[in-house]
Amino acid sequence: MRGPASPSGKISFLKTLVVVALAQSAVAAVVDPAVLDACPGYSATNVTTSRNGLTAQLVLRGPACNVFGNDTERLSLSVVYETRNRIHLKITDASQARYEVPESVFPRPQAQSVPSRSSNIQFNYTASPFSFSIYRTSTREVLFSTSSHPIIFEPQYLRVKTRLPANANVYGLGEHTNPFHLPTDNTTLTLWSRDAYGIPTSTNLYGNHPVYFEHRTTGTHGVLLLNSNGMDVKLSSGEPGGPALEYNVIGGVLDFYFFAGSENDPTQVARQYAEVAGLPAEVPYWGFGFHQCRFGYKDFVDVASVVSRYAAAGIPLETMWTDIDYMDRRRIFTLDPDYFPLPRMREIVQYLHNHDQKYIVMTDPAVPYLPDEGYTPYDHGKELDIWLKAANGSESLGVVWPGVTVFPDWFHPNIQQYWTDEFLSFYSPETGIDIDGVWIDMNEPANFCNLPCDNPFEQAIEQNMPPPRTTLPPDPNAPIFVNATSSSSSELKKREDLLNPPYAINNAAGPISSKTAFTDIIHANGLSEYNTHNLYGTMMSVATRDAMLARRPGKRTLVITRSTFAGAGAHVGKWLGDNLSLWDHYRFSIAGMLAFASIYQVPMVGSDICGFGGDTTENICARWASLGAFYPFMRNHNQDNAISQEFYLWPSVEQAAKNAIDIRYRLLDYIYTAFHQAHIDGTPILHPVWFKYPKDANTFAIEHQFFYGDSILVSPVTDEGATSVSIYLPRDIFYDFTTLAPIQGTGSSVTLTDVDFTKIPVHIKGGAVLPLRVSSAMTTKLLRQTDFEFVIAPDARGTASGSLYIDDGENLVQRGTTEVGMTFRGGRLTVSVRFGYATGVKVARVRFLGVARSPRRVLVDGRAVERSAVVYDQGTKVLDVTIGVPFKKGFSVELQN
Ligand SMILES: *[C@@H]1O[C@H](CO)[C@@H](O)[C@H](O)[C@H]1NC(C)=O
Ligand SMILES: *[C@@H]1O[C@H](CO)[C@@H](O)[C@H](O)[C@H]1NC(C)=O
Ligand SMILES: *[C@@H]1O[C@H](CO)[C@@H](O)[C@H](O)[C@H]1NC(C)=O
Ligand SMILES: *[C@@H]1O[C@H](CO)[C@@H](O)[C@H](O)[C@H]1NC(C)=O
Ligand SMILES: *[C@@H]1O[C@H](CO)[C@@H](O)[C@H](O)[C@H]1NC(C)=O
Ligand SMILES: *[C@@H]1O[C@H](CO)[C@@H](O)[C@H](O)[C@H]1NC(C)=O
Ligand SMILES: CC(=O)N[C@H]1CO[C@H](CO)[C@@H](O)[C@@H]1O
Repeated sequence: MRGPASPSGKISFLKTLVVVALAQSAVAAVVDPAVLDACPGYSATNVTTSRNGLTAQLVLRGPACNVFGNDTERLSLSVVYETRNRIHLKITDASQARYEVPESVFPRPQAQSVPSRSSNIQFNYTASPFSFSIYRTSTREVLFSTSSHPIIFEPQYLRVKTRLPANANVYGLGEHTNPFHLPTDNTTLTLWSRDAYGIPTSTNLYGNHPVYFEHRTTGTHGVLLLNSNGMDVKLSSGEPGGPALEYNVIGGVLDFYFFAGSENDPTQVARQYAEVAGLPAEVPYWGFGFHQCRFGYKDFVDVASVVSRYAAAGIPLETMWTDIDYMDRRRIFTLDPDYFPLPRMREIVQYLHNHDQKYIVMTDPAVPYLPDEGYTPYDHGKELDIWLKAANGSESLGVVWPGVTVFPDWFHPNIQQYWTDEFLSFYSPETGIDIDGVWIDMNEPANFCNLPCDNPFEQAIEQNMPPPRTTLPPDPNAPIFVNATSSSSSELKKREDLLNPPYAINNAAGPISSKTAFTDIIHANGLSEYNTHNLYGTMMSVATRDAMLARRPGKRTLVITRSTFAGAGAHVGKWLGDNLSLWDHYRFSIAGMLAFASIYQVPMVGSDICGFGGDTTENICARWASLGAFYPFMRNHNQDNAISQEFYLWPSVEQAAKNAIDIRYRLLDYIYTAFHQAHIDGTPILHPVWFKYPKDANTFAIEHQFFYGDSILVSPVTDEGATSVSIYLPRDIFYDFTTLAPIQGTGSSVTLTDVDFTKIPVHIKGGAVLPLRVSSAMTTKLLRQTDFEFVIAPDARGTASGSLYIDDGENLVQRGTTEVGMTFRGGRLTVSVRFGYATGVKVARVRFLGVARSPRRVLVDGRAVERSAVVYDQGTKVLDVTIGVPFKKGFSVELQN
């Protein structure tokens, strides 16, 4: 969902003046590094070392430099070896408490410690000027070192600068639109939640994940700075002291977690980060189905017709979505009585549920400010006193879609009651809209009111909020779901300090209160929006998940949010926001998705397929339908003023969608199993190529190929009109997903030609046993009734392994689950089953890939099978064995020559 339509020239002119005026009142963020490096730094005293860590006092070492405020005289340092792979280092003001990310929002791991000598990374320091380093125990290789630059600690400015190796491989520090492999010569990554229409490159976006992984051929490690204040993280190479990564933070404390990672398995660092950020929440099985959405479905007839037309086109549609169009004058928790009347909407939801399909609508945080109008969502919130307040105690007002609005205070003790009550009544299965999941948006929070926003009422009128409808309402009795024919077509007290800190982060919206809630707002628990702004979306996410759990106790829920903070994945999924129908955005979606799934531990992620803003084209939409089938969260969504882009509108797009969804659905249990593993231990469900080939430097900067799960290499075509693509195949055995024929990778680029617009290159990495459904289905419910086949794709040593996890797909707590392990070696496939959930389906056949010649005989559980059950194809080297074994217990299949 984007901001309002381009404002008139008059408004944008006014806005520019205001932004310039406010920006000038802050010191520019560009500071000569020499000035910062001339700061005195600190001396460590009273150092107390224990088996498990160290504490010390840090005392300002010389005359204060007072760059953005007075230097804090005395600091406390604590270092704890929390696990063998994690060091927690914290520097705080020794004389007074400062703001820290609340435990309620980011629960810290349970207090624990290990002897330092057992740790895989070590802390080391120099007393004066104080600096510290973290090095890898086994190799003594330094991973983080502040030795070339003094630490600066001021009330509203903290700086820590670490050396990087030349041409460092750094990933993370989002949300942003830079490449996945971050350019390190001169990049500023700003963390400050922002409604960022068109997701412009190199600007701050919706979410905040102050964590990075750094990879070297000698190992991979990670660093989290647990801080929710606005910050600029700068990567530079051309400065004295060499390449560096520099944190410039406008509040909070220096709360670092260093993760040892591993010398040869990059996924270890992801699991170690998950121990702090939390493990991803499981989502319902149906959440992996295909979702259709847009902004601009004009009425209930429109919504129903899209459902019918997908059915008519034979494209599996799992979930229909509706954007804010359904609301009465854009007011949340309402339905437009003429365009989306309750009885007709209930009919649509009922129809979907009868067809094993789902329904989701958008919920925004901003509630229209409507005192004395009998609008319950406002009155109820007022009664519970949960709105954000201005300094004088009045409700803080903004302008969002419905006009003038208030914003919920997610820190208020009554907030969960409010949100749950509203969900229970509006989304009531008995009397309201019986949604199956939730989409939450605008939760940075977004605000259209231009600073200084002293008259939101006037601005709401000038900006035409809410915009009037442009179509006539449909006949309230219009028939729907008639058979459609396929068309194939610390507290800082001063208001000024909270609004305009001396160090101005590089917020693309200008001053930090611009286009969002005022940063001088004090929440119900006394915390300022200045400190907690970056937590707003993530807190709304948790409240929304809890409200959904109240509606359907015990059921997993799908909540998709726009704004996130570190740890959000433990509660919700995320879409990448308002991109455009451009090839650049198609390509960059891979970087955005990889960052969330493989680094930030928010694996349920995807971008708007075919692009949100701007008109899509047949070619980009066809390619995007294919690529999007490999996003964990697959949704087509676009903007109200753009042309329609449902997959059935063009023949090539329809075919591309069918082909790709066919692969996605057949692989659904494979990715569901990977997701379950992520939920258990943080193993990523997507992998950049270097995660799998950490010693192959050619893979470190690959942006457009990735692994979907452990073993499926996806290599999309990346250019307009192209039917060829140059891909990198590491030195390893691969198998073409379509033909199943082996291809030997040689550690070089390969050009694939004749890649039809409806196809996407997909390869299986040797070493995998894939649990595939034998065929796709129109809904995930039907898919679950389809038999499996195991595809055995051996590595160079002739071995392979895989796993399959099956549960009921819906409940948070499972009565029983079925866990299957598959291993192949020496020509023998051994399948072990821990049976606990009855699937009702069988393993219909096993397919052995790369088989040099037909075996003399094939034994299942030691008994030779009939010749007719075995089919060998010399051309592709695929051997198929029909078996039809139920899942009750293990079995073996042996090839004998
Ligand atoms: C160091 O410890 C001593 C004794 O506990 C105390 O008097 C002194 O203030 C401490 N120094 C600092 C800088 O905290
Ligand atoms: C900052 O330091 C200056 C000079 O040392 C002093 O005059 C001023 O009061 C200090 N300001 C604050 C807010 O402590
Ligand atoms: C620890 O730091 C000290 C002082 O800078 C240095 O002399 C020493 O070599 C370092 N030790 C290791 C193992 O890096
Ligand atoms: C770094 O990038 C900024 C922003 O694009 C630019 O203004 C600056 O000149 C660049 N600095 C160097 C040393 O290239
Ligand atoms: C309270 O402050 C807001 C702006 O922060 C202002 O618009 C409003 O008029 C004030 N209300 C009162 C009662 O002073
Ligand atoms: C649509 O067609 C199917 C089979 O052709 C039929 O069973 C169904 O009742 C029809 N639905 C409507 C709403 O007419
Ligand atoms: C929603 C979406 O696809 N977002 C992507 C759009 O493009 C930018 C780059 O401009 C990516 O970084 C986003 O991930």
